[in-house]
Amino acid sequence: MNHQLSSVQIDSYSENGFLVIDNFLNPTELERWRAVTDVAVAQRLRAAKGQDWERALNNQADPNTFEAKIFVQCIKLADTHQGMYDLMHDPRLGEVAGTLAGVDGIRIWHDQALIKPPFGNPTSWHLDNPYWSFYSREAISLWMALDDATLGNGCLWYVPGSHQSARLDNANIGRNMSDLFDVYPQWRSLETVACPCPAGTAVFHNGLTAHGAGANMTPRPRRAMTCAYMPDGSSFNGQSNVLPSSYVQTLKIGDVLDDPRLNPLIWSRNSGT
Ligand SMILES: O=C(O)CCC(=O)C(=O)O
Ligand SMILES: [Fe+2]
Repeated sequence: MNHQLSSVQIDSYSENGFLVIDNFLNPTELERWRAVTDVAVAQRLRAAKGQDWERALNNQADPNTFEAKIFVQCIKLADTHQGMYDLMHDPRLGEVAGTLAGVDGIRIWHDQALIKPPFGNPTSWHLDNPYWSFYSREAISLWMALDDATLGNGCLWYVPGSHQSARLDNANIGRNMSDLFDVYPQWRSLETVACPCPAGTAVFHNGLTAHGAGANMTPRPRRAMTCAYMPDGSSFNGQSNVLPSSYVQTLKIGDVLDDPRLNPLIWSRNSGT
């Protein structure tokens, strides 16, 4: 794993709000990530049958909607697959995320497989952090390409620097690519950047960086395994998102989210773990 960062990479992330790291996984690691993700997703989709909440999470309730054809979305696979748990708890991932974000500790918010199906719809422009149960200008996500991501199959696109002026206002990942630019008209004049990348590339982005992905015009799926990270010390903002309702009932706005099972600390600057 190519997890050593240069100061040029750290500065680039801080300025642009995203960073592409080539050859992040070596070929053996990439094979492992692919195999684990494929099995964990297959198990989840079978398990989802008959469970309404999970079907909703996976957008499978009505597989014919526009939204269902943006991507197959499987959240928190580390909860149901040991191999995924092991991949996601790798402190080196936390170290990269924490170093780029410039924070002292990194907790997992949630992992998520995002598989854009053959001929899948585009992912419209959006921000990530406003969806979550904590607000942080330092939240960061990893998007690991498990297939070559191309302009033709739905690679990521960013508005560089948008994390610096983003507020918590957001647009839904829906039909209109441009809704986010109605919320942030000042971004309409900025140049966007596409991030086509070979499989095994890691793309990190700030939770407030505007991003989206194109349609998948190919007959093959575009697989990505992602993980959203929460800076240690972040607090509850009143939104449930992926937190279990039994836990939400115990929380007040402002409580620190530090449950080691739900939001494990995978790296801290002082201990190095
Ligand atoms: O994979 C995609 O199409 C979108 C990815 C995304 O929005 C994310 O990782 O936050
Ligand atoms: Fe996103």
